[in-house]
Amino acid sequence: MDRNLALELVRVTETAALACGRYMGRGDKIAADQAAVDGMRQTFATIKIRGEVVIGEGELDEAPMLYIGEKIGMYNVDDPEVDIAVDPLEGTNLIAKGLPNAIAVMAMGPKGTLLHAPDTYMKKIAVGPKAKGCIDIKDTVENNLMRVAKACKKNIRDLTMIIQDRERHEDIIKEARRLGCRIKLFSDGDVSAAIATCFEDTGIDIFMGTGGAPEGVLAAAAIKCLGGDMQGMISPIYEEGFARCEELGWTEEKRKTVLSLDNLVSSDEVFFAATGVSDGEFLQGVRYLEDNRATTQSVVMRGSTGTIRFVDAQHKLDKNEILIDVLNKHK
Ligand code: VTB
Repeated sequence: MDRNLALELVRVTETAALACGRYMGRGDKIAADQAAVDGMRQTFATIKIRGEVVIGEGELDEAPMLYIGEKIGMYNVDDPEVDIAVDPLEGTNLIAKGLPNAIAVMAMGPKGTLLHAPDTYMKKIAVGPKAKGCIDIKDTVENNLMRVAKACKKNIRDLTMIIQDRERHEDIIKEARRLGCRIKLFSDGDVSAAIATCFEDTGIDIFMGTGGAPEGVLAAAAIKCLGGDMQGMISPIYEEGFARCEELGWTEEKRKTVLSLDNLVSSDEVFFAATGVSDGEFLQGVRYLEDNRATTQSVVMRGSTGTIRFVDAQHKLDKNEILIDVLNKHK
């Protein structure tokens, strides 16, 4: 795949972030999400790919844009055929309340290489490059923490675990606390939390917990590019999730399978892009400036070469056609 696509893709997440950033703290998560979807969808139409959304806003009857199965991109005959995973606004609650860590995010891989995760929950564990090979989702919290601590040349009490603040994680949190592990609880947005393990500056060593399955594939794409490690297991919580799994062939037997990083994202030729909407663990959020300008910070990665680029951009909101259109619709 053309390496320049990485830089093209960052435009997709930048546009989504610029479109929805205006909704920060305004209490309307649906409008914020719609703005991000509009921005992302319009930019995709300018990218030289033959893409199919495998992780998106839902089924066709739930989402008019970026629905699962939607064909996106310029669709010229010689454009590469690719799977696309998107979450135009990961953390709609976060942006509605003006909280940190909301991002616009997407991943892309050759056709058939991104897991078509059902829209339910996934049990997940993730670590950065130093602890690659040390995680086992079926093992105890204690054994995982011991191995990760050893790999990071630390004691367990010097490790930091990031975990979503949910009742379902009570046992993991209790056990981590008993062992003296430091814990960072977050309210929403587990894509950025899982990826944070791969950036040493964040001080986060391990991510554990159950969150969205589609979000698991997005995080896996970045973690693969960054050389970290992750495992997942499809784990519905509510009745509708179990029914959905049966419908899609994720039988009880199949759900016992541990999904490795390679099962989640099977090709090294994967691309990942994210732009901060609110300030976060590793990305600054959108700033709107005088003179119709705005700034964004993004990260874009390519698995096959392991190149990670942080892109600081300044945009002229009244000069870019897509932005003019999207921002006009969402005031
Ligand atoms: C998860 C997580 C997401 O929402 O899907 C979570 O992966 C939903 O969990 O990052 P609950 O049903 O317990 O709220 C996010 O946090 C945000 O979309």
